[in-house]
Amino acid sequence: MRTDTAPTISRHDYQPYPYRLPQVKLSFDLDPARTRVHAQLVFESASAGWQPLVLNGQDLELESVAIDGRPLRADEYVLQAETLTLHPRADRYTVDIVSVCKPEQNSSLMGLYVSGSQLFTQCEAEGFRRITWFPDRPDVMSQYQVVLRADKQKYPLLLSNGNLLEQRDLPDGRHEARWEDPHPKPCYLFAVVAGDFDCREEQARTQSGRPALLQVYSDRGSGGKTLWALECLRRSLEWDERRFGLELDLDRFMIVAARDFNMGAMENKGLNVFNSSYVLADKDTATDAAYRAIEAVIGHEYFHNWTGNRVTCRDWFQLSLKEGLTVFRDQEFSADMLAQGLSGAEAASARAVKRIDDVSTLRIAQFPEDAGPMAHPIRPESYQEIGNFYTATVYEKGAEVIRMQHTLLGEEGFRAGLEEYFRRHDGQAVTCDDFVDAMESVYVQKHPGKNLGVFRRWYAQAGTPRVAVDLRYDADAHACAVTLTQRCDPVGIEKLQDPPAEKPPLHIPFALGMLDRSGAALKPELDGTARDTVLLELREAQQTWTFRNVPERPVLSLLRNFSAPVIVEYERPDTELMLLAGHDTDPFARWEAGQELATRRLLALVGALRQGQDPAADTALVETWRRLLGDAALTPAYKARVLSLPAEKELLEKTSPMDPLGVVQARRQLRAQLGAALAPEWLSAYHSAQDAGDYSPDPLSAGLRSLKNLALSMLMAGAHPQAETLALEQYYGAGNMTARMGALSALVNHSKSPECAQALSHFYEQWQHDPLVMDKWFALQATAPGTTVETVRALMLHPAFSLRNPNRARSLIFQFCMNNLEGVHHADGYAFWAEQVIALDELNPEIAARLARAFDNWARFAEPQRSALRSALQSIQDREKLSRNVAEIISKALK
Ligand code: 0A1
Ligand code: ZN
Repeated sequence: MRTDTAPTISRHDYQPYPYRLPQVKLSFDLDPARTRVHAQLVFESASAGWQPLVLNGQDLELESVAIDGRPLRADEYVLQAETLTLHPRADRYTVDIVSVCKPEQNSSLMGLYVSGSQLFTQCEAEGFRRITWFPDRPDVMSQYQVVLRADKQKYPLLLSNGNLLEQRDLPDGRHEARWEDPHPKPCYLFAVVAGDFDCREEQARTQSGRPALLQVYSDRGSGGKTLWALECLRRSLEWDERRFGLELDLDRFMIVAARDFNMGAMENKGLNVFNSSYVLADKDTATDAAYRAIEAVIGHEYFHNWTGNRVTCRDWFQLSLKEGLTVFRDQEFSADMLAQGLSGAEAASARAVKRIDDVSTLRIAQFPEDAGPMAHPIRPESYQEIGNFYTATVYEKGAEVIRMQHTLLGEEGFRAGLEEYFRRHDGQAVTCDDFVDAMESVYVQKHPGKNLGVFRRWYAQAGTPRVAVDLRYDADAHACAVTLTQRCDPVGIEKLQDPPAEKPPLHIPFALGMLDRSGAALKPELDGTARDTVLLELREAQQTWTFRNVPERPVLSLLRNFSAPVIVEYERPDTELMLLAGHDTDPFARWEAGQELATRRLLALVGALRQGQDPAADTALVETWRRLLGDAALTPAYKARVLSLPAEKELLEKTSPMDPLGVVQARRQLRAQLGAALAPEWLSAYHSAQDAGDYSPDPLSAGLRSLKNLALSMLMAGAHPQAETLALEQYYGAGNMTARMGALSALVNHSKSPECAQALSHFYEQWQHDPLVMDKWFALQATAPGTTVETVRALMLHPAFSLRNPNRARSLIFQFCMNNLEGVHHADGYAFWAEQVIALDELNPEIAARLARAFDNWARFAEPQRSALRSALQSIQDREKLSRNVAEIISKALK
């Protein structure tokens, strides 16, 4: 914790480390109260002259330091709050450092910490410095030999990266394990785990025939819930071989589930540590969504082994090098898993479901970030605290930037580019530019005379670009001209710059199709070739393309498959959107048309409510929804997406000034209207969407369950007389958590009946011993209509609540502050939020800083909310002690 303003670190100030550190030996005497670490580090000079050796450290007690075996006197080194500086006089020397850290007192969950009766480490981004004094930066790569010693009864299992060389008993009930990792790695990929665990394992074989032991460790007694995780791990291994030719380079790959974890999971070399919510699943406790999320995160961490670990980042500004690429890879893995065994339109629809979910996430989480005070390019220019830059921009927009390269190069070209990247950089710490260079080497072969020069601006520019579309049709020539115009308004600190920063045009792949007025696909001709979908490469502020062989004025299907992370502006009548929603052959664009239609209706409702009007019922949307509901050609999973209204947060972004209560009411009204007007259709969808027999998380059964749950919630929204009975029957008769949660949330979100309250208590009684299910119980109440600050305060007094467990804090406090717009948008809601940010900051700055971002958008609200939010932010800033994490967020928000 500090009160002074933290220094800003700039990308341009990067300097190579003056030393190489080929060998690291670490020995740990593990103890929750005081863990002693002996580090033996062999440094070699990498620059001319003898440079001071600067090591990072945080919350460490230094016991001794020696160079080449000679202990240093206190006047031979400089020990400051976060650095230890030595002055070696040799080109190659060994440093021995003994220090102590205190895992039990470490509530930040960075470095070495206690979770329950286990010990874990988390080193990314800068946690290693809490373990020992070290050059804590990703461009210093070393081979590690690790010795772990601990009480054998308390910590029967001692894990680290790489291969287990030896395990033996020591006197006094202690034991020791020796690990060696043959792969050089940066310290952020180092890990230690100690404790008592269940283990599920399987012997796999890589494509070249190497044996690999796959293991999933979890709390004692929870081993029955790791079957799915192990299956996902095996499928990840096979997929990376099949799709990219990338093989596992380890004899042993371990996943360990931790109850207390700041993020989703961590790709430590050969020893991934996971938030238990992304490992544990069985049909009674995990929903279909949780099963899919586990698949995605296990894939993500596994894929990091090549994109992140074999080739890592030169510095933290390059974070998207590994994260954007790995998110793209996990998205493709999930899409391939959904489409497995399908072909043609069915496979396209399955992949579109994943694309829809990913684009929705981008719009809900990243678009607002790109429009707010924390807006930054996917490769940030500066930061105060790197922990604040594990953002939707670096991850999700970063993945879109990789996806655009995939779109521009095609599957084969992209794979060739990736191979080139590994050929050039395996074993190195590199930059985003190095990645684009490799891709460009393939692109230029396919596009003589062109390059990715303009494309690179995606790495440097913040803000969501807007692309305006103009269509001119020439009936005599059967030709039409499509003009695209791009612009990107200043965002974040750019707004304060005078004159405003220049934002040159980007290279935008824009996929486009055309339909005739009956909804049939047209095959417009461009440059002599006729295609269903044309990929336009927009590189200038404005460009026009002329299409031939267009027999009538076409209906444009725009930005198919969301080919670029932009906002499209095109004025057109509702009838065109209805046509697209009914007929577009691109399943993503078809969904998009329905969403746009619903958005128009919802925004009109928000406006009407603001004026105190009671708007007339909508027939166009109801009829569109009716047709979609009855369309037998649509898969249940796709139908469930198409028939869901845009999320509150997506709508909120489109109101100005932001009108949270209007958005909630409008959405509620429209759901009630669609629920009532289409009651017979929802009822029949409900009854026909039966998943047969035993539970299986496969995409088809999960699709049926999601449509069924949507139908139930729409019947509840429409106050159908049978709805509550159906929901209660579904709840009590449920054979899996998806059905149970679907019913319970339909009840909690729409009913105040005693039966509903009873179901909620029944749920608690049944699952109170399962922490992940209790998270759902808290989250459901945190987001329920009618929940107020008082409700949340009462829940915080529940014995099962703890601010120290990030999952629990997220399920109650984050859910209320971020996802209960109606509950939080009052002066007392804002004050509660500020209070919780401050309380969390004392314990865990990373988690506090995430909560601190809840009202980044405060300046876009109307009065009195705007001023109330400002003073809540101010009350945080006025605190005497703030972490660097929270201080950076709040000061940027208030700028
Ligand atoms: N590299 C991980 C994300 C991660 C980052 C920081 C952490 O500690 C606070 C933990 C995990 C990933 O992308 O999965
Ligand atoms: Zn990652």
